Amino acid sequence: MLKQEIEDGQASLADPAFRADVLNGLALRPRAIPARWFYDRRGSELFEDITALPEYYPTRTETAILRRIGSDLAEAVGPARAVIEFGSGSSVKTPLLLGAIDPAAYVPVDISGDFLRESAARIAAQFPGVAVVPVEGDFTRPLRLPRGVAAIPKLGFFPGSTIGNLLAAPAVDLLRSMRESLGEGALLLIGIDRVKSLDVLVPAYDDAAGVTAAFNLNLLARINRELAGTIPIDAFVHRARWNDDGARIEMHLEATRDVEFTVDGRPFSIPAGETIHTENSHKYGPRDARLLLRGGGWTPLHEWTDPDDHFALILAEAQAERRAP
Ligand code: SAH
Ligand code: AVI
Repeated sequence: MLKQEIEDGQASLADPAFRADVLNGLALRPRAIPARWFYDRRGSELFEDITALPEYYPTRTETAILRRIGSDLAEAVGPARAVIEFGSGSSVKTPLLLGAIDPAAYVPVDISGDFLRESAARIAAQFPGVAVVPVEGDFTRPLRLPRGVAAIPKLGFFPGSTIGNLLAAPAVDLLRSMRESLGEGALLLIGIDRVKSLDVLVPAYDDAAGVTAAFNLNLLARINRELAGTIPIDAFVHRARWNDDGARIEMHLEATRDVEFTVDGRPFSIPAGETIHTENSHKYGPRDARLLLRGGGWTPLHEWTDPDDHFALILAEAQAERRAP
């Protein structure tokens, strides 16, 4: 093993869950790898570049809503909560929330560890009165919150419409497990992207500068690096398409010629024109979003959108435990 690889920890420390998802996903028909594996350091950086693209409306739209609703949030949420942010990434929207509600603690949760710790350090410096405790991990698994926040009322923060990257059943499961881990009396502020014109939706996932293509293709580079893959990356192209039945943008990597390669010693072949499905990004109508939340154990209280109704931020409260039918 090369010295650099040992220092990076990449050849030896491949996540067994990543390995399993890639090997199983490449054997599936249609081939599919879960989108959470986009986010190594490079993937997290590329996602940040996406958020600044003219075509990618979600980030600037949600940020503008957050900026506008600070006093509504302060009133509805109140001070001294522990804010638990799921898929916090660079935490760029977070100061707008923390500045508005005066919380006691901030717990960002993300699978992209280095990125998470750097973002958490920036927030800690900006909000010296707030206890900041980053938790690295997969938010779809049972979440162990820091002991120090156990007795503090929680506000879950799940911006970016990351919920849209899950199919309906796992999305409901995730909302239910958030309800479980945040506890009685918790609130959830969640960003949900709306169904809209394909003239807006498709370019947001297939930008002219090719940044989303680079984000998608980086998954293959990560497989080659961390799982001893031999995938010829130049034989794949980025595809983004609307699946109307599923109400989602799908991202795929399409083979432009017949390819053969190995991953962790296992052989795979993909004929020209076939794809690896790498991401779903579901879009929700207003009623769909509220129904999703109710199904996940949350009752919507307030909803804020932008003037074009492109994106919604919904504040919901944890449903009381039902002990009878
Ligand atoms: N919340 C930010 C970032 C969204 S990008 C925003 O609104 O702009 C999605 C983020 O979720 C990334 O930082 C990614 O690393 C993280 N993520 C994706 N799937 C995850 C999972 N299963 N568990 C934990 N973090 C995840
Ligand atoms: C993080 N997530 C909500 C983004 C989305 O819009 O589905 C990820 C993304 N994929 C391509 N562009 C951005």
